[in-house]
Amino acid sequence: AVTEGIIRKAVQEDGFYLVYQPQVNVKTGEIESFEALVRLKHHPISPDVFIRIAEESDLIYQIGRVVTKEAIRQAAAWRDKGYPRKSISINFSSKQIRDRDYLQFLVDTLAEYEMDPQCLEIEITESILLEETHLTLELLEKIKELGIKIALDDFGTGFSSLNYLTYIPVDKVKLDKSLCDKFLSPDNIKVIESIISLAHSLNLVITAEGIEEQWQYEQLKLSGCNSIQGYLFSKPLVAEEAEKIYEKNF
Ligand code: G
Ligand code: G
Ligand code: NA
Ligand code: MN
Repeated sequence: AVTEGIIRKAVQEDGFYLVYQPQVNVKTGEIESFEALVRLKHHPISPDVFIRIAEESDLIYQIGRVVTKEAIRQAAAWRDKGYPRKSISINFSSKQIRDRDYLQFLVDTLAEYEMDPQCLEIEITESILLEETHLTLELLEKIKELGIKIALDDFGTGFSSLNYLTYIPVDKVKLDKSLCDKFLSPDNIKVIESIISLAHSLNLVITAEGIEEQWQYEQLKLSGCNSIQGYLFSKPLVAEEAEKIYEKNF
């Protein structure tokens, strides 16, 4: 209840900000996108905690919209500063499926900032298919029709029925940290290799998450993984820090 009050106040009083974690292309070593992750301004409460609480009420819809708008605003601001084009991904809670006008909000916000939808990626998890499957698939199809990319996040943590990959309209699979921790060693690498080759055979791009060690990066490179995200390259950065990376890359 304490936390819910804090979240409600944050929704009313502009109490959130985003941090951005780079995703690095394994072949070129260049940053290709940033994942936006939400933070509370005045409270050190992890999003693991406050997102879960927000999901128990309508607050998740409002947070979802705040995050969507702020990520698009920031991407437009970076474009206007002349920075090289990178995509930005945002996390979409399965509960947001019930935010009936979200799609229109997304369309309006992209128009407001004159943002190319191709620069936006939406991260979903497979739990999005547990309820209202028909409605969900319809929304995802519409999002894709706009030109926005869809990534399946946390792959390897849930049921991860590989069969999902054949009917959810995804462009990218994000291998969860737990899977990378477990299966990147030489003895177990076949598991990751099979997932990568399956993803590629379905024309999906694959990103490995939570990569902290150089040897993991080398292994993923050998296995044909497309991009990595993790502390090895960078922790999530506030916008000003992300801009320093941009300036170094010029
Ligand atoms: O940012 P951090 O690495 O601490 O994230 C912890 C968890 O909170 C992750 O599961 C992440 O996906 C989730 N999370 C972070 N930001 C957002 C957000 O903007 N929306 C949603 N729905 N989840 C988020
Ligand atoms: O659920 P999702 O994949 O969106 O969550 C990403 C979470 O992983 C965020 O909380 C982010 O801060 C965290 N994260 C990103 N890179 C690393 C890493 O290299 N190590 C660890 N332990 N966490 C990471
Ligand atoms: Na994510
Ligand atoms: Mn993940």
